[in-house]
Amino acid sequence: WERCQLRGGKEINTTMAQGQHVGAQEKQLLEDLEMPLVRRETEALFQEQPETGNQYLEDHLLRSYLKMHLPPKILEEVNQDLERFGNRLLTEIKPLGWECELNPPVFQQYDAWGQRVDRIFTCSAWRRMKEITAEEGLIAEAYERRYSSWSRLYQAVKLYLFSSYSGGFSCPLAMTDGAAKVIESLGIPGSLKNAFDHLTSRDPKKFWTSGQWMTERRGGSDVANGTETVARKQPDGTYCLSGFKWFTSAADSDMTLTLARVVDAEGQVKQGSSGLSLFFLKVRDEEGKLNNIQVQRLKEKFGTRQMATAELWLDGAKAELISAEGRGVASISNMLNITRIHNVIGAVASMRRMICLSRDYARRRVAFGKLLKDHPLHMQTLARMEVQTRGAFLLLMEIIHLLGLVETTMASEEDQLLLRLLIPVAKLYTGKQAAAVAIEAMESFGGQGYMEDTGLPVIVRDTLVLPIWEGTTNILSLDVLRSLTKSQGQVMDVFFFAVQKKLELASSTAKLEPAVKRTRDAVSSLTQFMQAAGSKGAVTMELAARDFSYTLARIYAGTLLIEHAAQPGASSTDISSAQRWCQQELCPVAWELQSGTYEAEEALTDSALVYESSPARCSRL
Ligand code: UCC
Repeated sequence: WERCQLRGGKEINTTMAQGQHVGAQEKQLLEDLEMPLVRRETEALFQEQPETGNQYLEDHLLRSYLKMHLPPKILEEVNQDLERFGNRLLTEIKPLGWECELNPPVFQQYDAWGQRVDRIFTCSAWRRMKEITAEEGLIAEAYERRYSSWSRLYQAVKLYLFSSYSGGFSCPLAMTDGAAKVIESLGIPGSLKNAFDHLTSRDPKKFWTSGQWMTERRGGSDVANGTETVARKQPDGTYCLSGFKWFTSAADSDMTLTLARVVDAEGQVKQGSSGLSLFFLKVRDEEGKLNNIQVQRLKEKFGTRQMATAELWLDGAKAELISAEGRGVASISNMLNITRIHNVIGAVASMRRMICLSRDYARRRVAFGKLLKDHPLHMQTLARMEVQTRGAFLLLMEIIHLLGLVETTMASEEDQLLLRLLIPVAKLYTGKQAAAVAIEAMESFGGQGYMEDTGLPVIVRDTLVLPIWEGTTNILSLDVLRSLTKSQGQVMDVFFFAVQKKLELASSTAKLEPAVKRTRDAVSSLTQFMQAAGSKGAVTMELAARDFSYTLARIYAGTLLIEHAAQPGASSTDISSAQRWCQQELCPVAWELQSGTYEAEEALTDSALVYESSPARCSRL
């Protein structure tokens, strides 16, 4: 009788309040579970799949951030466009992204008659993504600056929404943005004007993507010592590049920026960082013929399989020198900083997407007689992921805000220093968070999460590149130290000042007091660490580099959560997020220093632990 009543009630549900409707659905789910198997109407489909709606409309934190920060006129325009874009993502872009996954690029080295052709075939969905990118102005928006410093934010939000539906197309976009940035920072020289116009075009027929060819056979981290490619000057002032690029993502791109060593009149090259210069080259000529480049093979990657990552031989590729000689690394850093920010965008987007799927699943999946969402332990797990994602999101927004200011010459010197410090901090921290959250979210689906055709493993695999690509965690930790050395510690003064200022503004909100106190305590522990570490050797700082970066990330993200929760219009969950974030160890580096982790003897113990029973026992410090 009860069941009849429920079924009969289905039509009435349309006029019910949403809460009641959801309640009835849940009741039905539970009831179906009670029915004997033979009588079920849904024998074939025993579990509803998780669905997400318009990602913009469903992202509470994103929308409240925009509302709090954007000037009303800009908010109105942007809001409309983002809602439209959110719908386009669902209806058009999501299926294309899946098609890209199912149809990875194919490499043909020889034609049927033995001619070397080196063709990379991409699927129609991938090519359509390129057009959509241009139509949506996913690069153009940042360089047109029609909303002044807010243009970067607007672009970043669109990229954030696009990222996990893009079928890997966000990777070439990162490098395209980075290349546009390098060219812009060079003052858009006449010879690069055409390339800049293509990179920032909204016309799908004109739009170009760029590669970033930096990694060679000897590795991608130690660029200064690993780069073997040489550049020979030609009578017309151009250069011919010869060498082997080991990872070239988006090898189907139209152009690239790459490093090489200029051969001098004596036929010699300078080794090390100061021997490297930056070059621009077009990958193909007007007829589509490769620019004296041979494709050795496509890489067999764990994830990001939608995109053609290749090994390339440059065999006299015609290129233009675009940096001062020997300033290659410093010049390409402008690109690296942008691609690292894109890495952060990808990390937060991936966390958000996995949580959305996971939370939807939790209201459709019954276990032990009730929906997953009604199991407190399950909700605790999801809530922990949510807090991590919120902290990462605000860190991203802060960086984008600073970048917007720098690009519109509205940034102070302090803003610039803070941006320099926060980019590697955010890249390394969010990459790790995303990997952890993606795996945790996958687990929240039980065995289904591990099934290839749910699409969940694809997201997880694509997420796991984030801590690796564009500088690993340790390399980025060393880059954090580089920013300290280069600024003679000023980045830390700016960091402390920014944190204190934000905390002061929030200190009148009583509910945030415990979080503010914990953050202040962490700041004072960090100050003590800095003083103590200053009197120790370089080994201490190197051993502390990773924990130090984590400390900066945790303190700064905590401060941002507190700042957000103290704004008028903040919700009670904003307050809980700040409190929960700040309950974790905010200053691991101080604790580890006290424990002696960074002493030279500990480094020897590390080595002994790792190499026990191995022929290579000792490590050199
Ligand atoms: O390998 C890769 C792909 C692997 C995965 C493939 C999967 C593909 C799927 C993709 C799907 C999405 S990607 C490439 C990864 N490699 C990197 O990201 C590079 C990592 N290494 C570094 O970041 C290093 O720390 C280097 C290259 C920057 C170190 O070079 P140097 O020459 O030893 O460093 P220096 O001498 O400290 O810096 C040279 C100059 C300095 O400027 P000046 O001379 O004015 O003092 C630095 O301040 O460059 C400046 N500089 C920077 N400036 C260095 N880094 C930066 C920075 N981040 N921002 C501003």
